[in-house]
Amino acid sequence: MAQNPPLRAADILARRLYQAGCRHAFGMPGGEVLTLIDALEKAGIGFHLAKHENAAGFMAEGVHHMDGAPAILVATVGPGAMNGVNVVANANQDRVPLIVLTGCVDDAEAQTYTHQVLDHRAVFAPITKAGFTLSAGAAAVIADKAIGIATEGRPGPVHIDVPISVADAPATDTGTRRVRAAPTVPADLTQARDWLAGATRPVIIAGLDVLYDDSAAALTRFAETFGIPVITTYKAKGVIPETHPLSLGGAGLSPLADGHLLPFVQAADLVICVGYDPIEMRPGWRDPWDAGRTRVIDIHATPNHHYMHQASLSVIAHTGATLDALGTGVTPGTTWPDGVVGTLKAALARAFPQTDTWGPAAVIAEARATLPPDTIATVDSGAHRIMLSQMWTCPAPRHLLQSSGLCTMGCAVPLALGVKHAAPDRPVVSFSGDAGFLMVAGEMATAAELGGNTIFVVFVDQSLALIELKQRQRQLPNVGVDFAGHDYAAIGRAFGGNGVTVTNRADLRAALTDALTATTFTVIAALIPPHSYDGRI
Ligand SMILES: Cc1ncc(C[n+]2csc(CCOP(=O)(O)OP(=O)(O)O)c2C)c(N)n1
Repeated sequence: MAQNPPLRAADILARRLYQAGCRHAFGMPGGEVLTLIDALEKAGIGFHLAKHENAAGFMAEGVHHMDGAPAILVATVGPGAMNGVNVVANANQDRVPLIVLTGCVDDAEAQTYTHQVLDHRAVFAPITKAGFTLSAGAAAVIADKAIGIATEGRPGPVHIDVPISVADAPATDTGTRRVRAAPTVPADLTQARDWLAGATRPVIIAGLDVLYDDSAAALTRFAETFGIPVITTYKAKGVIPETHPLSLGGAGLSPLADGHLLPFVQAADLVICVGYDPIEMRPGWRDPWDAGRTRVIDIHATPNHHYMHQASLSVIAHTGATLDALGTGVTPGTTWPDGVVGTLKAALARAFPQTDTWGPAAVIAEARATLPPDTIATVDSGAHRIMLSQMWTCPAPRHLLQSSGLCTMGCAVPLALGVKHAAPDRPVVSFSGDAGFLMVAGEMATAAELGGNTIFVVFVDQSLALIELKQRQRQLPNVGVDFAGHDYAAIGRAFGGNGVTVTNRADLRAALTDALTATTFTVIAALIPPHSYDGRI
């Protein structure tokens, strides 16, 4: 009778990741991770080759937003691992459960061999929640710890360095499995209920814990019951449908939007922060209310060590379960008299008009109107992102993905590729500035190889618009912010996709409509004038 080959430590790790729901890993191999990749594939986790480890990490994140499982990045020793630093820092600041698997030389060998050898664990330590070096005797425990730490509390990256000989070492699955704790609700909410009952100008600020707690429905129910308007961070856009009369949209980066939203928050008598992580917010959101007058209830996943604000009452618990419990037995009163919320919503809409003939706002408005409501959009860093995050309405959570903690360029294209790979039937569009697109243009090769009709919109203004604007505002000379015009549509065609250049709304609409039914990806280069964002974000 044929014997099954003995399990390797890499197999145990891969099997545990499979059991955690992982089906896809992205990266670039080197000799040091070949066993690992083999183990992942044998366990049922497909390995996908990206053209840069940083992009690979964002592709993995894109998959995670669709299937909920931890994301997996695989990088080889030295340069491979170092190429992943940005996306790992992003996962840390953007709270993404990313398992970072790097290959390394064996400890004994590293004592007398130096080529490409550096201390991966030390590099990743400040930008991960935890780090491990795989050992054959504890492979299952290390895998389980990594998955638990990455996904529980506020999610984040966990690094596992895998020495070459350990990956191949015979190992047994020790079978440990921990039980996830049930959602917690604080025993005594008397004080919070009193404040809720007495509030006439309450406001909710919702953040990303709501996504991970799956509390969007509970939040919307609570807001409707008590007539409480909801501001979200960019990451939490859609936790209440953004067309809802109580939704005030996303906040965080736009001084123009803040000019409307912050005075409203300052006028509130009760602020309920629901899963709100201020890492996404600009300085205006540091102590935005009068701490002596405004009552603030924080319901969140982790204790407040950020000191962006302090709450009157801090509750570390499940957001949805706590909102359900908070509302129990409280009689809803009248809130925000005189139609203040509707007036604010209208003012925000006027600040970001949809009716421009052409320019970035017209591109965003036309794309939103043309693409189906269930489209998943991704957006890069830059001036275009600030405008788009204010204008792009999300009907549900995780419909606009971006880097809003680290705010890194080069994320939108690979995020979209990951989303499309995990959800091939969903319309997927990425928006990038021309500089951000150039950082990852090589991933058009991956777009062709993975297949699918992802749409890549590029705002072409030959400038780092956000930085150029700041440079001008400081009356500094124009240095290092403008660059040449390039044929971005041709880049799409060069890699086997479609490529279209547009300069008006009608052509953009036609290009988007064609792209939705195309058999390959499409790059749409939208040429916009310089200085398009002046006074607009
Ligand atoms: C990796 C990285 N490098 C630099 C920055 C700083 N930065 C923020 S926005 C921006 C300009 C982006 O230009 P572009 O992609 O053309 O978008 P635009 O601002 O023109 O919309 C830069 C350089 C960053 N956020 N990330």
